[in-house]
Amino acid sequence: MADAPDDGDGGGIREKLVATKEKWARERRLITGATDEAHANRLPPGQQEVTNWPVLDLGIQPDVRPDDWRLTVDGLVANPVTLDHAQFMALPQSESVSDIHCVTRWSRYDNHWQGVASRELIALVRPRDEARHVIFHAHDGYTTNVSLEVFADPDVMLAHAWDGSPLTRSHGGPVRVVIPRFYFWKSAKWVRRIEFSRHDKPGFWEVRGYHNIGDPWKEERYD
Ligand SMILES: Nc1nc2c(c(=O)[nH]1)N[C@H]1C(S)=C(S)[C@@H](COP(=O)(O)O)O[C@H]1N2
Ligand SMILES: [Mo]
Repeated sequence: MADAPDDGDGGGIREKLVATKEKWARERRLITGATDEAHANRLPPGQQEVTNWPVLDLGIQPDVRPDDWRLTVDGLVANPVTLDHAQFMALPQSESVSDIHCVTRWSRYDNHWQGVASRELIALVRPRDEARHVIFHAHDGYTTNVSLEVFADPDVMLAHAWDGSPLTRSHGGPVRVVIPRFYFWKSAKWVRRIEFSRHDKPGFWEVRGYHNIGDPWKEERYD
């Protein structure tokens, strides 16, 4: 039997696949006997699992072609950048599998995302010591906010693909934010700017009665 071919990048792709599978092992994915328990432990309070993927937004779905898309990362950073789509795609790429929890009570398991990890952007722009908050600005005027600590979570990414295909316009393509640990309103679609700030700036839903943090496991739905 031939050895697996070297992927030529020092094993990076294989390492990521292995890391994903190890994560599944820790979570006991796909073990029939453990399914019910794992399933129950996976659904935050008040949520229901769906197998479709609902679309939720303010009703305006901006038509941003990859050629026209730019991402500005600025605010309290040492190295502010504006990236075009090709420059964004040339950053180191990551994959992750995570569950979506929407505050409207649906949860969708096992979404496979591909994109750029927030940590890559943080390394690129180098937030200043005073930066504590991150504000996302989107092409439809939507904004939302998280702490820098949350943004730096290893599973946070700027996703351009879902389940192996480019992210559709209705789900925020060409690029959206994915913050799996919080209700999905924190995951801005059609992102155009990521602002690092000393002060928090509650976003569209956060100033309309929704919780500033939005942890589904604590049922932080409303203010
Ligand atoms: N730009 C933008 N991002 C957004 C929203 C929006 O209206 N505009 N809605 C949020 C809400 S409330 C949810 S539940 C998710 C829905 O993402 P989906 O349509 O891909 O399911 O996007 C979030 N991100
Ligand atoms: Mo939502």
